[in-house]
Amino acid sequence: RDGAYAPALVIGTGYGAAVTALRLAEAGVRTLMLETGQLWTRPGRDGKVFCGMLTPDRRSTWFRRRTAAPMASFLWLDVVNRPVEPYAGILDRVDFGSMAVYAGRGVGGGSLVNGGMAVTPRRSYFREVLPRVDAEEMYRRYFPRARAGLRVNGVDRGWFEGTEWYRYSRVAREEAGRAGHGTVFLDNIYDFRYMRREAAGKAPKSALAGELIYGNNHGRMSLDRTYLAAALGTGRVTVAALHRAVAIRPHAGGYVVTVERSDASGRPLGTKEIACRQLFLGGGSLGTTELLLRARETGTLPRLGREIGEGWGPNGNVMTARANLPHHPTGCHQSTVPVLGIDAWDDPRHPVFAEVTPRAGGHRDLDQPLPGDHPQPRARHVHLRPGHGPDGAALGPRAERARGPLGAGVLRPDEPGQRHRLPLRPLRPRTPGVRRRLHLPPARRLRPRPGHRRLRAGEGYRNLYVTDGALVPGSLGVNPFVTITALAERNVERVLRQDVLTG
Ligand code: FAE
Repeated sequence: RDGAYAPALVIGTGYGAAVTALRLAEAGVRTLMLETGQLWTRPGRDGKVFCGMLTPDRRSTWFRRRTAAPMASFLWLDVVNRPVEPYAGILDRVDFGSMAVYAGRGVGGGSLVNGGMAVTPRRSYFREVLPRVDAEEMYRRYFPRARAGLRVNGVDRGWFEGTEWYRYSRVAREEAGRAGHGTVFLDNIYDFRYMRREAAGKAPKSALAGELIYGNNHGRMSLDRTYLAAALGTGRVTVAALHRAVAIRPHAGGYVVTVERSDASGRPLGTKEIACRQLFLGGGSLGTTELLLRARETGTLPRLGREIGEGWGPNGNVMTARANLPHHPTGCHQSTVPVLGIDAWDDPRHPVFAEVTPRAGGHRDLDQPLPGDHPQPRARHVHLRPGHGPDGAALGPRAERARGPLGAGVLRPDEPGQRHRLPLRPLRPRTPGVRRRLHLPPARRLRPRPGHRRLRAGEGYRNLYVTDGALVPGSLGVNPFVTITALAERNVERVLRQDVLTG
């Protein structure tokens, strides 16, 4: 066992984690970041760091034998996925039986793989979802700060109207208009000036060459090029990739985190213990919730609140597709970066905000994916699940270890909560045997978590903070990363003022 100390330790390198590390470092605090995934800087044999969506290889997928792309089927046929070698690839899908969760793996977290849509929620809905957060302050101060830090930009409207690359969006706009719905332009973190150079043949193609969910080789302003680059630029931040935090325990007014190291093929390289004074959890909704549940249920942080793990559920994004008629083609040239949303948010019966996204592979003229954000069902409770995950066993011991000691499906969503009002397939009912073995409390009624910044002293754990999407209680009605970034900006400012800089 190797040991180390860092004044501030941040688990994860996604949005919440990156904001936190940058602001801590700017305030003079030496900060160590741990990341399960790889640092994506080294080109593969094809000279590219990332593989494309249509020709995925092992770089695409986190420890599976076959890629597991979202929206991969056409007419129920799996036409997009390909066999791959198990490897620490960039996109993970964690399966929970009736529910699957996608997550980015690598330095930059979800920013490496997501659609880049940078949407600020409606103020009225934000107030509803996070009633204890001062909305006025968020919209005046932290949302603008987050957008600037993320380098959010918008497509040039004139170029949009003329380019073949957004014909699919214009077709959807027309169809939405016929159905009585308006559309709005969506900002993104993809650099649209770069995209125009791609279209003009003046720069290597990325968004215009089918790159997105397995990373963009050019044009994407992911966190490693924005917040994390700035954090590293301070000289006070260190990032340890292929380091997975597996346990937390209190120690000398701070914490000790147990960390498992491996190489990119999943071969274990040993275990470390890292001590810190302040610990920030930024492992994403799954990663952070798992660490907290594990700490509470194994007794290393027994006073953590019972509400941890309650109200956990999807972020509101539902994938659906519209069948298109052959006389109204959406075009074979489609930019992977979505720029238009169908805004039916005020519809009294079916409020929805649907993004117009391109078709990832083949048959492009015939259907058109429209992921939409709705109010969503949430689990009453998620709980630890002993044994290996559903797909883990087939991977062999090395890949299994890389997935973590409890396997792929470590968290298991329970029954849907009371807010279930969409015609969705219900989540699988809980397994009573598992619940009994782990002595978990009975599921409570659904209650939104308040979104505060630290696991309060009243609960017995000072210097321990949640800084990521795990703070967001369910659906925001729009894509979440701008809100996660803005909340992290707000929270770290308060933590610095109240806890860190005062000693
Ligand atoms: P996240 O970005 O998930 O980062 C967590 C990081 O922590 C990851 O790199 C993990 O590997 C790492 N980690 C986890 N556990 C551990 C551990 N135990 N030890 C060490 N490291 C750990 O967290 N959102 C939008 O707003 N617009 C979009 O267009 C959009 N499209 C999406 C498309 C896809 C395919 C996916 C998967 C997500 C999309 N999202 C989108 C969601 C967005 O990426 C997500 O909400 C944020 O990335 C969550 O940010 P966090 O800071 O919570």
